[in-house]
Amino acid sequence: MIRLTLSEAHSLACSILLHNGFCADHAKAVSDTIVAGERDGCASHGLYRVLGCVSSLKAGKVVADARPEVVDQAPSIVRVDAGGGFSQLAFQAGLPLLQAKTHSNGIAALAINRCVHFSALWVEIEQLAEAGLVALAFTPSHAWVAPAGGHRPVFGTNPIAFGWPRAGQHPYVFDFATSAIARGDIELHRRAGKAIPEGWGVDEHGQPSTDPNVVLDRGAMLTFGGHKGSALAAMVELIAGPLIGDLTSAESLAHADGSKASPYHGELLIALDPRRFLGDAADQHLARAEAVFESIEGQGARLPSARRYAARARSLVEGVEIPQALYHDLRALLA
Ligand code: NDP
Ligand code: PYC
Repeated sequence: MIRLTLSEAHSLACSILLHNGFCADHAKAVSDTIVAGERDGCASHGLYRVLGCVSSLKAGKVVADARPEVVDQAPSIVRVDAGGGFSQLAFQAGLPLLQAKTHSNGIAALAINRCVHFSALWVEIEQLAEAGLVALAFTPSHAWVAPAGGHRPVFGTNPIAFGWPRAGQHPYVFDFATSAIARGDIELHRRAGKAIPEGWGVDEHGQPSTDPNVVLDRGAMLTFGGHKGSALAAMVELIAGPLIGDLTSAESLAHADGSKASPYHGELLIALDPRRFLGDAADQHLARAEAVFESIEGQGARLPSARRYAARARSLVEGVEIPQALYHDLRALLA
């Protein structure tokens, strides 16, 4: 393993992105997100993703200097056209108007269109929850996941993220793929030459497989929770695809045209302002919500994101460790 401080990790990511042709704004926004992933112990959406950013550019599937355009679509709807660039800058561009509309209406949505998307959603959800809002986010990906009862890929790994503000502490955040596991995790198993657990994927005949090469290249990933994950994956396809006028995971995969480019489609975020729902009683009801968290932790169970926040606290002191092979592949992109 190679140990890096967070600042070294950030300069490594940023210099690779700049060297390969991304403009400074995208290089910074993407590096912020990737280093946050590595810092929080989310290796599947950490520094490893720099490889995909560069290969997406080399495949001509991401616009290196896209300028996001913000449109005030409706009283409660902000739209950002990412112009074929990565999603991070588009989110940053739309965030102030989303927050303003949420404060004035109680609920508002941000639809990001035409973005290349490779990142974990908690990075965005946490910003909304830290600002006192309840928030949800959804995005499709590429069609890699079979519906429950079938074995041909239809859905993306289609994550759903949720955030809830908590006074004086990190927000309650969960963020997971509707597949049994993010594809990035299976890719990391492949890189490490390791088998994957049963239940993550099937071969081309629908038979269970623990070989990441078979699942990634010929078979299909599976949804979590059988028909329930399958229905949630379909919901994400619909509300973060056709509802916002953007591509489904199948259409995104077709757009990639055989390249290994990151998915290209939209993202939907929904924010709710407890103060608009509850007025002066907001603090009292948010305090009542704490009992839910206490009753989870009080019996030894953990809250989602607890592992991540602990990893963050460690990384801020100790830095992060990445596999030597990944470090080598990253350095090669500076050649
Ligand atoms: P996991 O299956 O690891 O689940 C993630 C969520 O569940 C986290 O909030 C995690 O918290 C929580 N969690 C895990 N174990 C427990 C536990 N024992 N008790 C309570 N909570 C728990 O992640 P996935 O593989 O499904 O997804 C990983 C990431 O991949 C997500 O951030 C997602 O946004 C991203 N992704 C992005 C896609 C895209 O298109 N942009 C597509 C698919 C995935 P903690 O982190 O603290 O462990
Ligand atoms: O890990 O499934 C995944 C993924 C898809 C797009 C970004 N991450």
